[in-house]
Amino acid sequence: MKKTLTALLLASVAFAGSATAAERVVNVFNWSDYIDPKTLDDFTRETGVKVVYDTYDSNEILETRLLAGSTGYDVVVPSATFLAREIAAGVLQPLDKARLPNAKNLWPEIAEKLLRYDPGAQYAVDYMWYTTGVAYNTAKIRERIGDKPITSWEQVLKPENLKKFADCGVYMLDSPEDIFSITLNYLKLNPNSKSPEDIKRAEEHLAGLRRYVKKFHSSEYINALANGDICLAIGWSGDSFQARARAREAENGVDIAYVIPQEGTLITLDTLAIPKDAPHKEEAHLFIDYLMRPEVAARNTDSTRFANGVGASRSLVDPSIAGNNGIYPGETIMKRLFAVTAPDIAAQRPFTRAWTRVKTGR
Ligand code: N2P
Repeated sequence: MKKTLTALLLASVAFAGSATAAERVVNVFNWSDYIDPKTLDDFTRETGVKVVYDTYDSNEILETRLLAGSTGYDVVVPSATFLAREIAAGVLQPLDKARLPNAKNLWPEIAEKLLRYDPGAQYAVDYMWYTTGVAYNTAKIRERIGDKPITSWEQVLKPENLKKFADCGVYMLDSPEDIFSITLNYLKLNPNSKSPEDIKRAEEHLAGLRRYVKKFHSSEYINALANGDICLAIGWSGDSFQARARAREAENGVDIAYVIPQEGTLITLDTLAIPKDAPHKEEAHLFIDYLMRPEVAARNTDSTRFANGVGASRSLVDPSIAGNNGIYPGETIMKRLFAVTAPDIAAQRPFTRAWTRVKTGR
């Protein structure tokens, strides 16, 4: 009897021990190449909260998981484009502002842009923001079009122009909200249009480009550009500059440029949010608050080359990044940027089908 009791006691101590350890966890689902890895270790060292970290590279992947429920994730990073419909679907929970004292560091202009998607700023705060533009291998592009640098979508989105780069490898984001909106804008249609006729025109235009695109992918282009495997990508600003940095680090002679074309382009805000059924709410708030510390945000920007949403961090960012117009565009460029909103979830299907046809021809 005594023996059993001791065993029971020991077992319950062991159980309590592991339960306590399990409580101090935050499950984070973030975009790939979107944080300085040191941030996670530093957070754990300071708070005792272990970070279980998982990555994705498309809003569609994240949203499918959120809609299915019970993701187990505590912090997710949806683009604002998708935020309104995810809030409407009830898959996110309001943030507890009292637990986010560092929200005072947020950048007012960026926070204001977010209100369009999250009225009242209840569900999300900005993590990073960026443009969709053209990343290219300067030498390989020069070989094909001479010294004239790429400045316009015309040089990339016109079939006979894109054709010139097909032999050295072209990637495009596998992101319909990006590629449709820039194509609509190029066709002088409303980039946020949901009209079936406009989408059809964009789809037809893209069908004429498909044969010159080696791959539609939203994360592999960083290394593909850096290694010299491809010469051009329609991609995101920070990723493009990461490609440039990786090539420089490898000293492989590859030089990558990133341009925001003169016709303007898409600006997107990525946000930090907490799923409705997050198992570790308190730790989720701790983690989000940590990311809003100016020095932490600055380091994440230095590492990822994406502009962050913490205005108070800007003076701490590496001056070559804070002063880079491709990362922190000045006012003139800002005026040419447009933002879009994904359709309601119920109206999504024709867009998904159109995108599948763009990619596969079927
Ligand atoms: C990070 C990509 C983040 C921008 N690699 C797209 N949301």
